[in-house]
Amino acid sequence: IKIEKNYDSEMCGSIPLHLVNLIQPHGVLLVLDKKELRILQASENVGAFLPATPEQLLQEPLSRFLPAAQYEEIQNKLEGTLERIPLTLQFEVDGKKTAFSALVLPQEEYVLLELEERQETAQDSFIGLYQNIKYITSLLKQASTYQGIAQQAAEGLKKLSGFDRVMIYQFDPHWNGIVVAQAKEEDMDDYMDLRFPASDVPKQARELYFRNPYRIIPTHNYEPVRLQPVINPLTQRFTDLSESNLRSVAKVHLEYLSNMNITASMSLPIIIDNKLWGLISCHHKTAKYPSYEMRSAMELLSGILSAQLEAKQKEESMALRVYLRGLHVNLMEQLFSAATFAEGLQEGSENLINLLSLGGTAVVYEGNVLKTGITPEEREIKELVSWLRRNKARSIFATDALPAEYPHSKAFSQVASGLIAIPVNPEQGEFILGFRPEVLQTIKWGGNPNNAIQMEPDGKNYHPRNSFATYQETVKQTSLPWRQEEYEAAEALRNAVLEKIIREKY
Ligand code: BLA
Repeated sequence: IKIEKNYDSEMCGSIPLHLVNLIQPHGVLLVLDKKELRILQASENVGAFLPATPEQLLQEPLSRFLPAAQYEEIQNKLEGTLERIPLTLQFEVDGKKTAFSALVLPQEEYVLLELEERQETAQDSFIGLYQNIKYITSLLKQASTYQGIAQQAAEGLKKLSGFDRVMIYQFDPHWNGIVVAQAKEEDMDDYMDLRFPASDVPKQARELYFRNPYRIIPTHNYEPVRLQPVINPLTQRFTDLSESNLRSVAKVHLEYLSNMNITASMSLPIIIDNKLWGLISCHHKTAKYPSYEMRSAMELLSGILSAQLEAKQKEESMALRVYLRGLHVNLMEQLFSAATFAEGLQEGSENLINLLSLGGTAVVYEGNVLKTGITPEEREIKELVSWLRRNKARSIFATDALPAEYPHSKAFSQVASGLIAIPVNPEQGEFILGFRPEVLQTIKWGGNPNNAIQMEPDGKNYHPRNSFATYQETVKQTSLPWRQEEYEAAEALRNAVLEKIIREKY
């Protein structure tokens, strides 16, 4: 997929999200030293939560404001850990008591303490949440397909959290994302099946999901709050807010939310095999601020969803391997009883075309080109082989967009937009080739991806696109993709063929 401008790694991907020195106003951030938990920095909005100014808190030890037991609990839990620690804290300032949901985020050199007002509603009681999680988990387990799991998760999470729209968003190999499941209120726009360009969730934003279980933006319409003092007195640098939930949001993304006509957004990662597979994205028309308990329940469900998707992926992959293995075994019988390996692969009821779901094959060996099925012309195959020899010879090479890599193949892209090349004796130009025909693909984008970023005439300021209306792109000169399991089957086949050739010769 060619997007004219790829801003993922260039512009959007280089916005420093963690050194903004600003937070969202729905909580207080304190930066503490590690030894005595002395307050080094405080967000300027403390007065909205506690009867104190930042100046009155600075340099004070945290112990002054907490019951001794709670202070000790933090001290104990902090020892040797860099894990996030959730607590309920009872602050007392000037005789006034305030209860907070607190999150202790130990960093290398200092500790971040996030305070949010406790807002436990009846629905968010432990038992209520527990029953919901259990119920949704059982639905995920019953779903028989990938798609079914994702859809159950979207619906369950919408019901549980009350967000107006919940989507399961899956990344493609280029980090564009596709909405694969959606549950929404009727008056919300329909994003099902739409694809969004990689720069919408740029690289550094994606990486933060490995450190944070979610990103919550209760409203895009807020006044950011500064830390005071601006510079961390311990490090003489800005405090790294990567792990802070309260961290203020990049302006371009706030505008993005507004252009999508939503006020609140929350997203959670779906991580499979240590890779970011996708996101759960939740939207709300109006401001929305789920309780800490609710967010924790959603966090748990995102982990359960990841595990269920991973299990289904493994199950499907295993079934495909078993199927391919069966074909391989039959093909081996044929291969080793045929006079030559070329005949063994191409003739008979089991053949290479079945094994690798091809349109046609060509075996290029000892100066001959032996074709079956639908293939390019012999001359074209010979030119392709000399290109392979120069560029890709050593190991198995597979592409679902040959014309993009080898422009000469545009002439025969209808029969060979996809190529798998299995080297037999690559120095001599001997290959087994498999061709897959062109499959025209219609991609529906959420807004024109070429307009993903709107640059102002000054060349400095920019904005996200302001329309997410479906934009259709027809992708030509690509084939169905090659699966990892097929690649492995080709590898097994290559070993068998090399063995057969040795037997033929000696
Ligand atoms: C962040 N972009 C995000 C986030 C999401 C998306 C989920 C994480 C924050 C959040 O939960 O809201 C994108 N949300 C989507 C998409 C869907 C959705 C695709 O629901 C589809 C259904 N964004 C741009 C451009 C830039 C950009 C042009 O459109 C860069 C120039 C950047 N997006 C951007 C940045 C962040 C972001 C910098 C991180 C914001 C932050 O955490 O401060």
